[in-house]
Amino acid sequence: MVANDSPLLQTFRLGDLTLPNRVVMAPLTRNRASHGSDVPNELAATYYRQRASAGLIVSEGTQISQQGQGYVWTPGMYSDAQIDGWRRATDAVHEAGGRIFAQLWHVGRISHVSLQPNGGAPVAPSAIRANTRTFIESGFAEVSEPRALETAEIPGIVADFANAAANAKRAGFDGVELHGANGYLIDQFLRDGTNKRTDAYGGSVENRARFALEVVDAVAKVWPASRVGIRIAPVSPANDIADSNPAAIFGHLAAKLSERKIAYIHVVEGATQGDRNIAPFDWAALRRGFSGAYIANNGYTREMAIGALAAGNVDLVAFGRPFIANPDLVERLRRGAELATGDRATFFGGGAKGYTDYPALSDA
Ligand code: 8OZ
Repeated sequence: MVANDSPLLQTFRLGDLTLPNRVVMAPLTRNRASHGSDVPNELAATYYRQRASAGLIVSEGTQISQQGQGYVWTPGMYSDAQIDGWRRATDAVHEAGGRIFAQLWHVGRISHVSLQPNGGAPVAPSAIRANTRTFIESGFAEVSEPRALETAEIPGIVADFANAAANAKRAGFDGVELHGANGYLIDQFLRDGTNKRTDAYGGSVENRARFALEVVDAVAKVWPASRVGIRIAPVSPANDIADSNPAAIFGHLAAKLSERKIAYIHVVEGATQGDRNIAPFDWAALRRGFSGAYIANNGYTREMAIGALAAGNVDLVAFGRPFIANPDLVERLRRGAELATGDRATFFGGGAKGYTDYPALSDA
C-alpha cells in the first residue's frame, strides 16, 4: 500500500479544470467504430466509462474528415451520427466523474486509396510515399503514394480541424488535443524529411510550423486555449518520419504555442512504443520553453512516473497500453498492484473481447 500523498494522486490544475490525479489515459487506436459509418458505438461508451478514473482521458485518434482517415474502423468527428455516438461516450465518462478530450487527427500520407474519398490519393505536404503499412478492410497494406497539397487547399484542411473541434464541443468533450505526433499530417508539415515545400508552408522552421499554428489558432477560436492541447513526438521515427534538427523545429513550436497559451504539450519521449533513448533530446529544455503543462508519455512505469513527478520534471504522465488491460489503472498505481497485460491480438479491431472485458480489481 502506498499513502495517498503519492505524487501520482495529487490534483492538478489544467487551465480551469481540476484533475483529481496526474494519470492521463493516452490516445489508443482500437478500430472498433461501427463499420461503414465510423460511428463510436455503445461499446466505446462502456470502454471509456470503465476508464473514467483517469485524471484526464484523451480519446483515440478521431479523423476530422474522411480524407484524414488512415486506418479502417477508426471513429470520425465529421458526421452527425459520429457526433451522436461520441455524445454517448462523453456522457458515460462524465456520469462516472471523469473528463475527456477528443484527439483530432488527420493522417496525411499514412493512408490508403481504399479509405480516401472517391479512392483518391492521400494528401501530404510533399509527394513522398512513406515506407510503412496501414491496415485496411483486407488486412495490412503498404500506404499509398500521396499527392502534394496545393497551397490553396490548406485553408480547407485548417477549416476541417476547426469544424471537428466544434463538433467535439457538440459531442460533449471537455477539450481537444491535436495529433501532432507519430508522422501524421501536422508532423509531416513540421519535419524537413517529409516537407519539401517551397511555398510559405515549407523551408524554414517558421514556415514548417505554420500549418500546425494555423490549426491551433483556428481551433482556439472554437475552444478557449486552455482547453486545447497538442501531442508531439520530437524524435520518434514512427511512420517513417525524420527531421535533421528536431530541437530547432520543436523549440520554435513550443515558443509559439506558449504565446497562444494552450493548455498542454503531450510529449512522446523517444520512439513511439519503443526505445526512449533512440536519439538524444533535451526534454527539460522543451518543457522550459513551453508555458503550459507538460504531459510526459512513453513506456513510463509506476516508479518512473512517481520519480518524474516528485522531481518536478513533468506535470502529468500519460499511460497508453497499460490502460488497455487495466481499466482501473489509477487504483492499481495507487496500491502498487500488479498490472494485467493486454492481448495484442485484440488491440486493433473486433468487439468487446479485449476491449471492455478486462476487469477492475474491484470486480474480483
Ligand atoms: C497504432 C495503430 C494505428 C494508429 C498513433 C494513431 O501512432 C496512432 C496509431 C497507433 O498515433
